[in-house]
Amino acid sequence: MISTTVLQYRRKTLLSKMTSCSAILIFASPENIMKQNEYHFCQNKDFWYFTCFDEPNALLVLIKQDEFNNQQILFNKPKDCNTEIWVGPCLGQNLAKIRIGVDYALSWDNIDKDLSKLLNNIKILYHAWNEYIEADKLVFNTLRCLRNGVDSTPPNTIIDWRPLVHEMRLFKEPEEIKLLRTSCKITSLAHTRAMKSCYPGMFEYQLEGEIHHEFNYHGARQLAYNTIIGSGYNACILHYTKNKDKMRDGDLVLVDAGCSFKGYASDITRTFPINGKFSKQQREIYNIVLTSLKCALLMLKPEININEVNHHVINIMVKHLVQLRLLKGIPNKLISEGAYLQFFMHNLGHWLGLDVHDVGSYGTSINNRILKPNMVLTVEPGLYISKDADVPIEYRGIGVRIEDNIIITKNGNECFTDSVVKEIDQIEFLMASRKNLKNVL
Ligand SMILES: [Mn+2]
Repeated sequence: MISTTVLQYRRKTLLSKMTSCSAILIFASPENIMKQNEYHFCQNKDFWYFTCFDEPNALLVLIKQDEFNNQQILFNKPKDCNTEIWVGPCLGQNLAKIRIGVDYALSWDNIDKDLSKLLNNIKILYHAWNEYIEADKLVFNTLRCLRNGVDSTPPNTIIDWRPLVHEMRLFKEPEEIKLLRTSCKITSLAHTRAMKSCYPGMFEYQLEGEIHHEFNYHGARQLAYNTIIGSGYNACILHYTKNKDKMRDGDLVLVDAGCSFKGYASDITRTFPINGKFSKQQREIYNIVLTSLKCALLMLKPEININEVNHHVINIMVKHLVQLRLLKGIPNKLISEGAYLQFFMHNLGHWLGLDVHDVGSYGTSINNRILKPNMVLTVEPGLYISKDADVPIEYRGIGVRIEDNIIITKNGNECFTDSVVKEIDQIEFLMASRKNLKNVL
């Protein structure tokens, strides 16, 4: 778990980026209630980053008078014995102050009055509009109160804090690297389990169950995103999550699944043959994707940008697709015309952290972000040959993606997801060891 010292350090860093005489408001997620049943509560990731506090109806306020004077205040729900009988204990003000390490913890019940007092005479207010209606309403009302008050002055400028905070979240600290590593480890175990338990005739949702069992077993009870189990040409539907079909002998299955462990996401994809043996055409396509991935992993290091790597990957893919006669023409021309886009139509990767598509700017297409140590990202080349593609029939419907999670280090990168195999020989070897396969067949 992230320590109180780290939380304090993060809030101090944020304070150092704020101007004098300013305040920042970071809201927790509101409660999700439908007909008296609570949905699973998912904390706002920015709020979590600064508090590791998992209750709804809360607000973190940081006030900076000048370089030397600042205050850290948390609003949270007061303890209430009646509610606690139903939903269990809440932290309350006394414990929250200690555990989160703020200067004051105030009751959420008096937030209207107390927030006005805190923001009086503040010049600049940092607020993220349009996250929650209730939060926006509270800010509007507070500003109106201050404007209408006899003895009060509202802030005159409102700034969105998201660029500041998201830039911080892009660079991972040692404590969160540890959690990301564990998250990736659990997801790797789940993918290995999936390979070991897959057989023809099994349903996609049954394979999904194997994955989710492994997540839960290791204490990762949330998914980072909805699990994708795409067998046959379902693999070509990029966000296929129906996972309802029977898996056929001779097809591949694409498994894209990741757990969230103590808030930190992992995001692995593996593609393997349902019966444990790649066909000639599956092997050919798989090898192009694997070669692309390996090449990207060699290139990703500080001072390079993802666009450059992406460009290199596209070169490799097109060269091989021409060799297989799946694309016809001169490679450079095929690239400039975007002919490969029918087979590879998504980005090479994305940031990874508290969110699966984590926050942080990628720069612009011209001014692409330069990689630096402690950035964590996915690398996920893929080839998807639609069942209607103008290619020999034995290639149609083959979809392959291989996705690893890496951290940029001082001299290169470290792969967090190496322990789940991706070489063809290793996959076939692992799947040959499936137990009791004859019984289930
Ligand atoms: Mn991904």
